[in-house]
Amino acid sequence: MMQKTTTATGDAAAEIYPLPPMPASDVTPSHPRYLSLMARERIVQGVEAGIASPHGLIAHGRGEAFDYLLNERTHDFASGAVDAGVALLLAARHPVISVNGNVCALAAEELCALAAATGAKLEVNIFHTSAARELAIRSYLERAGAQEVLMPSRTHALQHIDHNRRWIHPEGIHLADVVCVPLEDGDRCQALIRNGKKVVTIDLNPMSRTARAATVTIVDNLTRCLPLMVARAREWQGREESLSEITSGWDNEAALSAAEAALRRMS
Ligand code: PTJ
Repeated sequence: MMQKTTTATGDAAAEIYPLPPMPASDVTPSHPRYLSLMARERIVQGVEAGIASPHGLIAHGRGEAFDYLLNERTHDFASGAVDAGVALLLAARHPVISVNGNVCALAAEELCALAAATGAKLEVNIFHTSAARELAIRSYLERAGAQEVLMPSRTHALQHIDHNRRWIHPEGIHLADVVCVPLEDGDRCQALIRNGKKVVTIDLNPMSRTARAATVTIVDNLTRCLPLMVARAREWQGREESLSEITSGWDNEAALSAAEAALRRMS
């Protein structure tokens, strides 16, 4: 059983368990499926820590199945999407990265690094309603290095959607022209697009409604493509003007077709 700590926010509801840097599993790095098993461990610990929803375990399993079929590697269609997504974020006037429970449990440090490298704001936005979990996610992001974490407001709602994910921050998703929404549900992705925003998503299922609705879909495991996005963003910082060719030439449908073909080939 992990020890409880009180977070910097001092909020009782934000009391969370410390996540150790390395999951407390006895799986050794020599195990052929080490990385996949470590990611699974992080999600389990995220649920125990009140960051990820129990439903997140099921969503993660679905992702694992697609990743297995894709041979657990970053394909060319994903590398191209990483470039297009980073170019969109860097060229944005007001970029925001939306964070849910699974994403926070799997990759909090990389999310903070991507926000810093692209100038994007981090905003908590979850599907399964829980004020305590929203606070736990904020606390964990802060401890992972976030300068600022925006929370859903009760004053500003995204149009064309009616569940918890409609609540947005007035200086975050409400103002955003580009929103990065990893592991998203289809309804909100479609709503963001209908609200005039460009969406960069990360989703291992190229056939999901989110994958099909987004402006740029990175069909890759979050844990593999986030470090690539951070590296690209650092490399391209200050070169925003020259990035428009990458974004205007991006064909999301072609990338999704390539991903689906790779799945069917199982390679
Ligand atoms: O914290 P909450 O309440 O916002 O809940 C978050 C989850 C992820 C549980 C919620 O958004 C959800 O139910 O998502 P879905 O609709 O199951 O969609 C998740 C999508 O992400 C599916 O298409 C999965 O294949 C995909 N996915 C799961 N794990 C990964 C992934 N894609 C990339 N990397 C992963 N590690």
